[in-house]
Amino acid sequence: MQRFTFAFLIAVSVFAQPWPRPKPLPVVSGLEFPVDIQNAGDGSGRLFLVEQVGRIRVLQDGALLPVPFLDIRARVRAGGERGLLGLAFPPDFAAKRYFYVNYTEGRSAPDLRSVIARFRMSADDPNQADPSSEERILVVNQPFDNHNGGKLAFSPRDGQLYVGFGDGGSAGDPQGNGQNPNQLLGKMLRLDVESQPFPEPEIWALGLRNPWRFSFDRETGDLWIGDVGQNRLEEIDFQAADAGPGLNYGWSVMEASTCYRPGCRTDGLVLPVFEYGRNLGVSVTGGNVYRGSAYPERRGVYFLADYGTGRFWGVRRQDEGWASQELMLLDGVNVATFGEDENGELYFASHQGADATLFRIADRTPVTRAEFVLDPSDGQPGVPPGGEVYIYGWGIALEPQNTEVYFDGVAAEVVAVENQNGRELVVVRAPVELSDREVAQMVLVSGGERSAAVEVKIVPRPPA
Ligand SMILES: [Ca+2]
Repeated sequence: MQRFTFAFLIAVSVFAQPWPRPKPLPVVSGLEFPVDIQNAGDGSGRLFLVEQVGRIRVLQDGALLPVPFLDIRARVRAGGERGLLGLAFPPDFAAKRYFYVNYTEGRSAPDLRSVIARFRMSADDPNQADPSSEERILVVNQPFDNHNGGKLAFSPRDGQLYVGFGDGGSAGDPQGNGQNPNQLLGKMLRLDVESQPFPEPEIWALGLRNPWRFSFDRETGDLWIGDVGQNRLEEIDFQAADAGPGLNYGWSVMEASTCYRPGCRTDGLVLPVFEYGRNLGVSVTGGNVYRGSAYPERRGVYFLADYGTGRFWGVRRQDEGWASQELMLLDGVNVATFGEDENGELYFASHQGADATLFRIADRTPVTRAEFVLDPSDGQPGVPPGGEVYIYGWGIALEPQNTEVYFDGVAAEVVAVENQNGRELVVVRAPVELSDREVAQMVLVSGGERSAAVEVKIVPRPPA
């Protein structure tokens, strides 16, 4: 029997849609109030899921490890906007073997403090930190229980640790912290934590109310901040990578693009690049710029969501300005945080109780990128007509009965659809009609959504 190889299959999908069409794919459930999603940048492929109650869990090969990476529930004051709120791995974590967290301790304010601390890894287990290794970097008193910010991130530009602090809380910034250059609250701080001894924290940006999730664009170093509004507007603030310190985002003189103090002076204040009103949401959750490879059409799009309404938006540069688009509505899902894996694929977590879910942001349009095909019978490239073809992709529902694959319009029998480490594997039987062609167009339909056609080269297997 003549055999055929489907080889060198490099599919670059071209999409007509100007904006992503995201679809949430549940990855794992059983999390307790997740508030941060991080990767260690160490090539391990792990995701570290921060639970507000004071634990960090490890997701490895699609499964939650039963033993937490770190459990400091006994020293964390959690509840409301308090808790273990942020995690950051330094550049070259694999060699340094330590990381940073941000949590609240004490009781209710004014006996409440934000702690930024360093923890070391245990000596012999890469999935265990040593809870007794805590070194405190910075402790800041919190005058009220809310607006604790809590996110940490290393800048890809300068390698320093950035820390977002809210204005101290209550409502309307009663202490005037946002604009007070002598207060660390209401600021973005920069900490040169990799130097010894640690220098004093630097106020990097002013005028923040409660930066609930900020991030750096891993490719450009630009800084994106979601800042929660008071009464009217939720905002996204932006700082280009080459901007220096001292930008003032306005709070509590301004709320987003409007005066919060009547008749305010707005000279020198930086306006948001995106805002939305209370008709669309109640509390912004800032996300990340997509820099992954699964969905080329969404590269450079910044994702955000509203915690209360489950609305998602995209924001991106357009000419000299900014463009935005509502992308998805997940009614009833409290989006607490976004995060990215080592490949730049984006995730978000719901914040619902003791059985919260981590989602990967897939796409309603399935993407296929079969990279190679093996004949399972002998492990060699190439399959006979009727033999099994393995197709890898993203955004494909795990439902063989709702999956169709066509080669030049000829349907192939779908054998199985399963998830393998965050992407989907579709197994079909090669239709015999491929035998007289050099190239075929492959299209995959999943749940009624068609992928772009990808070109499949069909190369007869050389004689043995
Ligand atoms: Ca502002």
